[in-house]
Amino acid sequence: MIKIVSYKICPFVQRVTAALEAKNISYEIEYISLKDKPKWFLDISPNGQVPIMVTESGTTLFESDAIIEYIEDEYGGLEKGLTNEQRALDRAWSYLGSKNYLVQCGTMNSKDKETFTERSDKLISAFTKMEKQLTIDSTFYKSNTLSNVDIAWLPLLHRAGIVKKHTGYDFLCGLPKTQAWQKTVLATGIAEKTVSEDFEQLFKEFYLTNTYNCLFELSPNGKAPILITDNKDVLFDADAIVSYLESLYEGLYKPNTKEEAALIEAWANYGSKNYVPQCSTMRSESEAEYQSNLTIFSKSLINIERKLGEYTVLHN
Ligand SMILES: N[C@@H](CCC(=O)N[C@@H](CS)C(=O)NCC(=O)O)C(=O)O
Repeated sequence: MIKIVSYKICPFVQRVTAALEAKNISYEIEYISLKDKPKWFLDISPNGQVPIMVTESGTTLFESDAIIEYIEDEYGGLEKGLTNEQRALDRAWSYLGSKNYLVQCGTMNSKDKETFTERSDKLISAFTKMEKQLTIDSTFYKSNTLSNVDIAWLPLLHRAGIVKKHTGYDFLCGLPKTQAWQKTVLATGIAEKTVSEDFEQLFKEFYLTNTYNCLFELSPNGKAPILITDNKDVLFDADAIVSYLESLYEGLYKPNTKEEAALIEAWANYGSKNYVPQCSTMRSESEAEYQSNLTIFSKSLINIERKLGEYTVLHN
């Protein structure tokens, strides 16, 4: 079986595992620490870098571009019947993606605003070039079939999604075709299969902790969520943001009396007050802590269940 040597948050490895996953090729994976590279790894990796692929016949390959070409040569391309020109173009657009892996890593690792802006401008300029390249008629890069270009950009799109989820900052802001493309690429489920189970946690710790975070720059209380209005006003505090959204959009249930309005607000606030107890329950480090957090949190569930009129005695 193919063996991949990996570092858990390396985008170059992710491109290779994405190519294997997209073609349903089995492989085993061994993770190493780059701070303390094992001797066996240094013995087989000419550049001292991951990814390394050991092929089924035992040959050790390195450099992700070469590995990607090998997968295509050995197992066939994702698309059939491409002309040589198209293949060359696809390689060039793939290269534009992989050339930006380290730019994205560097952006997320920036320690101050100046560095962040300089690096993110570079990354956003690559996404902007891609925006011009994409058409609304195709779901993936150039058609409704996954291609090498989708695979090469998958690490960038996946990581941009995680950054957005945890900080609210969107590298793809103002690029609707790229945002739609990100959605379809991620909806294939390939991204999750290409990384370890603890990837998101490690990624967060490595990139989104102790680094410059434009969210904190914008948010007066240093917390998510913030909402930037069309007039560029920065709103913060979830309750205030929700009130603002309610004032903008029709369609929510309108209370008939002031009392009903007060009750609805009280039950909504009761829900949001329990976000932290729910988080604490899930983060409990011992059985005793879990039971005590659960007692607090489950009270709120019992109360809302009662309110919904569906309360049944679960425990006799
Ligand atoms: N050009 C290489 C770049 C791979 C690369 O930069 N890998 C990083 C991890 S993401 C690495 O192994 N760094 C360790 C080092 O350079 O010592 C490729 O495409 O395979």
